[in-house]
Amino acid sequence: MDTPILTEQQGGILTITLNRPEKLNAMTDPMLEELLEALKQAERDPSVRVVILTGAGRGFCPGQDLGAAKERGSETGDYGYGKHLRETYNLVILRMRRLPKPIIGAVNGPAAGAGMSIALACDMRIAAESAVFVQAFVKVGLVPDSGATWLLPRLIGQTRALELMLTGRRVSAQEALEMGMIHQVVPDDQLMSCAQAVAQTLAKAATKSIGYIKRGLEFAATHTLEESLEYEADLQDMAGRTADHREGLTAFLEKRPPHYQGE
Ligand code: T3D
Repeated sequence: MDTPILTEQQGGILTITLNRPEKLNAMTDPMLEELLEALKQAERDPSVRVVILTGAGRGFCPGQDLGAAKERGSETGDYGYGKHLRETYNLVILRMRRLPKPIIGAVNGPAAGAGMSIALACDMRIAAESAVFVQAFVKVGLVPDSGATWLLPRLIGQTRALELMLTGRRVSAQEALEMGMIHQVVPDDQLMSCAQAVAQTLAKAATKSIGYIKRGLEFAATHTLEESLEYEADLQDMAGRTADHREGLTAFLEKRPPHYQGE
């Protein structure tokens, strides 16, 4: 059987590819386990400075494999979704959001259900023109999960998020861009080169600083201004102690480009 998650590192860029193209990369348990492991490895390995997440074939990810879900509950009629979410998707989403390195979602095709949540959990989203985003849950009598209720309204606002969740309609990449759901739309055949170009820029950046930026935004999303000011001061203390900050200061004063080592 083909491996459901492919990883390839070039320089500081780790590309993780969801690899079940015959099902548009619908998620199975082995895929979720391997994706979680790849994210853990990306966190542990200091040579990884940026992650690109994409899908093999014509799909990004249409969420949970509905055949596998049906099998899980076929005898009892209890699909055990809550337990399954807590043990799989929730861990993946938290790991993505807490990864102290940027994740670029290169959305090459349909991103639906929990697959759309995974795209939303990336730090940047670049989509191919033919990609579509679908809050598919309602179409199968479920509710948005894997962080969709938290992530989507923050990106596009409550009004639009609710409409997409209630209707489950397909949103084109262009409309997603106009809504502020994604950062960029590019011709299909330029998706990976565009994602690589963005990744190369981020791979040369001050990686620790990027990690702290992610933490600061995540914290601020659920805290008051006063608490966020305090947290920013803590993060700035930590950023100020990094070698990359020293290099940034020196480079500025010497009027030369900085050479960040991610330390
Ligand atoms: O388990 C838990 O813990 C609960 C968690 C739930 C999280 C969820 O993600 S629930 C939501 C699950 N996802 C969906 O309901 C989406 C279902 N798929 C679609 O709506 C459409 O396939 C797409 C909009 C994604 C793409 O449409 P289109 O027209 O481009 O492709 P297609 O022809 O519908 O699909 C192509 C193939 O992929 C097809 O297989 P076939 O007929 O060629 O053998 C289709 O059945 C398969 N496929 C697509 N999505 C899934 C899937 N197979 C299994 N599970 C899927 N989710």
